[in-house]
Amino acid sequence: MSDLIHYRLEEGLALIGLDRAPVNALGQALRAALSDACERAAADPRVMAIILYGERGLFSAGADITEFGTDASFAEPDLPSTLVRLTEIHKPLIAAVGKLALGGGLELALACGYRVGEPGTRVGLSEINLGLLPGAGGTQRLPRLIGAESALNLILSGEQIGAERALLLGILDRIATGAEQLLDEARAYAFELISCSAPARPAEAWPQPAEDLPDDFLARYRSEHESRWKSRLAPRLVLSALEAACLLPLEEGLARELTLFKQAESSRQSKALRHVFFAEREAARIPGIESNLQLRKVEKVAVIGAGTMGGGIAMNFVNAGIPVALLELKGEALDRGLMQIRQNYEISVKRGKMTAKQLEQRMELLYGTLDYADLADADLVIEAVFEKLEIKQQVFRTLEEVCKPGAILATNTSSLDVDQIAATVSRPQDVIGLHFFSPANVMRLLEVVRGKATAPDVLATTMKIAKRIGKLPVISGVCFGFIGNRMLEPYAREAHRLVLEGATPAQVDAVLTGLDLNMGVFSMLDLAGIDVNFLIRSANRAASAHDESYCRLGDELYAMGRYGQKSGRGFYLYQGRNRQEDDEVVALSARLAGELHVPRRSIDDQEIHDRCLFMLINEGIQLLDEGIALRASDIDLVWINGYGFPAHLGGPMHYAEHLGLDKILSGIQHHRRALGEYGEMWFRPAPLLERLVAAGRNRIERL
Ligand code: 3H9
Repeated sequence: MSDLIHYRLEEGLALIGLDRAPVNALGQALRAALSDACERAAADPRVMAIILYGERGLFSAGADITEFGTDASFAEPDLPSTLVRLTEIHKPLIAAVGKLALGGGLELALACGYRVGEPGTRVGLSEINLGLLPGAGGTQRLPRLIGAESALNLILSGEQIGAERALLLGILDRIATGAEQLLDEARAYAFELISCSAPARPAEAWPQPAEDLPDDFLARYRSEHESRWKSRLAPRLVLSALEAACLLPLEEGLARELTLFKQAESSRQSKALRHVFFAEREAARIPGIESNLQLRKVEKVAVIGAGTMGGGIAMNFVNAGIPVALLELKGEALDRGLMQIRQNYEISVKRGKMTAKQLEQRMELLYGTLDYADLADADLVIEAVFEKLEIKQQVFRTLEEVCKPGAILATNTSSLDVDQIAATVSRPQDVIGLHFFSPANVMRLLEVVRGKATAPDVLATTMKIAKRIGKLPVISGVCFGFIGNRMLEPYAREAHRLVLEGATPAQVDAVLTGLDLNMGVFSMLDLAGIDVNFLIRSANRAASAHDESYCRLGDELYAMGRYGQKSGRGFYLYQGRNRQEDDEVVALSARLAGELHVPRRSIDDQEIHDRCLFMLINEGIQLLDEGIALRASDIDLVWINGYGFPAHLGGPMHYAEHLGLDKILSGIQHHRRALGEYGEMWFRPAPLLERLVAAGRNRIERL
């Protein structure tokens, strides 16, 4: 028998343990071994019941994602038929669900007649995050177990739920006293079932899954939610599968589910989302740093600056149970900052996401101070003061004096040179950049900026702690704007210029949101603040001094005090969050174009798409070539998680590969010619892009 399965017979029970590190992904070899083991148990007259469990505790994280899109995905025995076969065995099957059952892992448990969890068990059908739907019975068996509406909500959210909720819904029958007792209590459950001659499967709780739903439930659900799904395919396929569960007998429903699953699996969107899944895992790997490197201890954190950013940063650590000293210069500012944090938590309490007791526990982990001496025992200090080099350098000089040796000194700068900040202290190896995105307690992305001198253990420790606080850390080298904002620059530049040439902000934004970006450039700038953008631009004027038209519209709006949403006027007019086009901005663009001798014309959507996106992609490729980004997939993660690029397009680099690198290069060359002097100035293909195309490659990597 395969070493992926442990099989033993004990007092009339067949115990079948899945053992494929790290997460019992149900690849072909494991499916085959599992299937053999179940057949053996089914055929053995001594076996009266069968228990499936995870040999190392964890039950299963589902189908093997690496197999999708390859022949192995449905290589025999395929998962759907294996699970159908399990349901035909005339002996009770009990799933002992340790730690986790996701996707196909939960479907495996659903194919068993009975399920026991442990207190920490989490279950879910997470396929939607991969642009898929459950394809091994989940969309048919779950509605029959818990009703169509609850099943739909679980499948569409991809949410992982805890053991208690799973018990309440009827996904689990029992919860063992503890993880250690899971197998023993599953055994006891099996003996109970045998002693009362329980059937191999209990009767379905919801033989008609849509029993208590109005006839038009699914149609209404579709029309209410469809706009949020944008062009995503998977939610629509889930709905079709649920419809089948409500209308068809099980066997036909399973066949329909399989067809829909295969449609999703072969879709471009799922391919992109699978790319994102592996990109996230890859981002944690640091070339040249061994995984066994001794890390620094981080048990106490300090944050300098209790403004919105500092407060948000502090909340991340407190939420993870790590004590934080929050430092401000004035008592009033400190009180305001602490009060803001409390108010944020109060909102969570009101929304039922946290209890009042948890709120107090978190506030107890926060220690406000006005005295730098209180930072002496911090293992990690994050400065979040005003974005000005001299101010930050001054803070670092003070940190040098008060912090203990070996403390990690981090700057939360979004645009300043981390090396220049590090140069102010005698321990630059301890300095690192941590670019949190706003709101810092919500946004998952964290650019971890590795300075020239940053020590390997400082980088590795920072990556680890970032994961601990629930962030997605991506390493960037030092350059103006790091990965994300540096790419934003040419993208926003083109958007501004297109408006001078005759497009409107709304037209540009519509092209981008039409691609499913969360927001167009101009809505984003209005939200972030035209003043903030102006300040960032001002810090790097030399780079654009040769182009008089460079972001002129933004500069003029700044001069007019039109700062965006917060002042009710920016590229658009606002009433609350409602946005309207503004004729004044269109007239202003025409006037500026006249002054700058920029010819006005009608601009089509394709040109907007190509100029904004190709310039964004070109800059990303350049960043990779310079070594600022370690990999193309890291760039994708930054843009998906920090700038609203749709995950189902896989991020800008993946999207570029889909469009074809040769097409992007020829598009850039075309605009270089077509846009005259302006084209000459800015439409320069990244040398790496040229090399890749010349080599006939369509994968973005260093060459
Ligand atoms: C499905 O089931 C379809 C079916 O309905 C129908 C089929 C016909 N496959 O995340 P981690 C690897 S779709 C292959 O770093 P954590 C992962 O790449 C599937 N590999 O750890 C990593 O490898 P490496 C539905 C997988 O503790 C290592 O395991 N299931 C799979 O932070 C550790 O992972 C899902 O969507 C997999 N299924 O999180 C679950 N899962 O070390 C997806 C993990 O080489 N998985 N790996 O980088 C997860 O959500 C998280 O990985 C999990 C662990 C929560 C399990």
